[in-house]
Amino acid sequence: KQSVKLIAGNWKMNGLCASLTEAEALRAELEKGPATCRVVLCPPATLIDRMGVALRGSSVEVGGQDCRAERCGAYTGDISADMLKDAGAAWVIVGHSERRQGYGETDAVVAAKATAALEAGLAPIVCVGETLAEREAGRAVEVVRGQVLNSLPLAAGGREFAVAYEPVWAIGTGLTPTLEQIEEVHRAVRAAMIERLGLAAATAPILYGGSVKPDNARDILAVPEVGGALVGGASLKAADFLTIVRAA
Ligand code: G2H
Repeated sequence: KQSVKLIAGNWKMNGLCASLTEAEALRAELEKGPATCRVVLCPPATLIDRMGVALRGSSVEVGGQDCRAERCGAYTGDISADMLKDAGAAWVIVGHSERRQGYGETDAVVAAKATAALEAGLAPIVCVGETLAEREAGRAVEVVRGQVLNSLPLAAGGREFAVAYEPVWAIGTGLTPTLEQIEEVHRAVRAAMIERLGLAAATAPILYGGSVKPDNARDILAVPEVGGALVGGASLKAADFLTIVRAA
C-alpha cells in the first residue's frame, strides 16, 4: 500500500524574484482546495528564502536542487546542505542527470551529497536514470539498479528520502517511457532500495521524472510503485503544476 504521493517541482535555472508570483498563485489555489499529496518546490538557491516567505501558511515545502558534500570550505560557487537548511529548505535534489552529466558526478559523489543532506536534516531526492543508448541496449533496469545501490547511502535507512527515476532521454524532450516501462523500472528501483536499506526502504516514495505534463500526469501517477513525480518545465507555471498536483 502506497502512502500519500509526493509532487516535487524542479525549477532548474529558471526564475527570478518576479517568478515568485507563481508560488503565490499556487498557494492561493491550494487555500481554496488543499492538496491531497505532499508538494515540494525547488527553485534556484537564491530564491529559497523568499519562496519560503511566498508560501508561508501553505503546506508546500521548499527544496534545493543540489548541494556539496562538504559542510563548508574553499569551494567557490558551491552551496552546502547546511546552507540550504538555513535558508529554509526541507528537501534537496541530488544526482540529477544534469549534474551527473554536466559535472561528472559519480554514484559515490551522489551518495556523499545525500549523506550530507541527511546530516543537515534535509530529505534527499536521489535521482537515477538510464541514457537512450543504455535503454536501446536493453540495459535500463541493470543501470538504474546499479545507480540505486551505489547512490543511496546507508544513512538513509529509516530516514525521510525519495528516489526519482528520470530516464535521461525523457528529460525536457516531451518523450516518456510507456507506462509498462515505468512500472518495470520502478519495481526494480524498489527492489534495489530494499536490497540496499532493508525493509526500512519499503515505503519511501519513488518519483517518476521526465516530461511529466498536465496531460500525462494522471496516467503516470496511477502506475504501481509510482509514488509521485519530479516535474521540471511544467512546474514553472502554477496552473500546470496545480493540474499535476490535483492528479496525484
Ligand atoms: C527532469 C524533469 C525534472 P522535465 O529533469 O527534474 O524535467 O519535466 O522538464 O523533463
